[in-house]
Amino acid sequence: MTEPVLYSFRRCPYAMRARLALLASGTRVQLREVVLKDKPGALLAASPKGTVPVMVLAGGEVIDQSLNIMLKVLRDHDPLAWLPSTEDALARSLNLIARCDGEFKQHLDRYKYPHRFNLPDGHENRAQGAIFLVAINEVLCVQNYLHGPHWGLADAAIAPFVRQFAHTDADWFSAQPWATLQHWLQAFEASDTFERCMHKVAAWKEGDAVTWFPAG
Ligand SMILES: N[C@@H](CCC(=O)N[C@@H](CS)C(=O)NCC(=O)O)C(=O)O
Repeated sequence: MTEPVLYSFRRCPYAMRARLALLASGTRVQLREVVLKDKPGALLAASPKGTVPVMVLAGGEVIDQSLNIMLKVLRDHDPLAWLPSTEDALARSLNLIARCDGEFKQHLDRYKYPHRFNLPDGHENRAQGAIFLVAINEVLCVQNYLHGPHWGLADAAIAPFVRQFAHTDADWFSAQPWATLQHWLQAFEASDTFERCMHKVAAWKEGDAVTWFPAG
């Protein structure tokens, strides 16, 4: 088959951003839903580090970083113009995504699972993570989307992580004075793209019939 394989996990924010880019680029893949506690041998053979998402192209090339999957499929086909159109704009988007994947993600993990880090609670990390949220709320106050006038790479790469943060304590999140960010997140979660991205599939095992993504 010429369609790439995507090893994915439905609720993983990194895998979500990859699937969002697949939808935007119109790329069809053979979707292999992974159980993180029981990773298939074929995934580990392709990428021994054992994280998802992992994309295996028809020629055997393996792309094992979510952002690189987004960039690869969008560089091949970008009908919705998700890729920034200038080098400067691309650098700004990549910088914002790096802040998300770096410091913000660290605080998100500690806020969500303080006991895993021997913390009494996640309040300090919630406050630290909020610094990034304030920054992106400010961006969204001067332009409609992180990408610019329409939804694009930075929005799709960052929204799944903001969503996790928001859902950790939904009452706290909705009480914050970030109306623009809250609206941006709600619109994402209500979108057809989000629904298609979150389509439920059974866990994959060797020998299963192909599950296509997008479905149908
Ligand atoms: N830098 C990687 C991070 C991917 C990652 O950490 N994914 C998590 C799931 S959200 C994972 O696979 N963790 C391995 C595990 O839990 O065993 C990327 O951008 O793709």
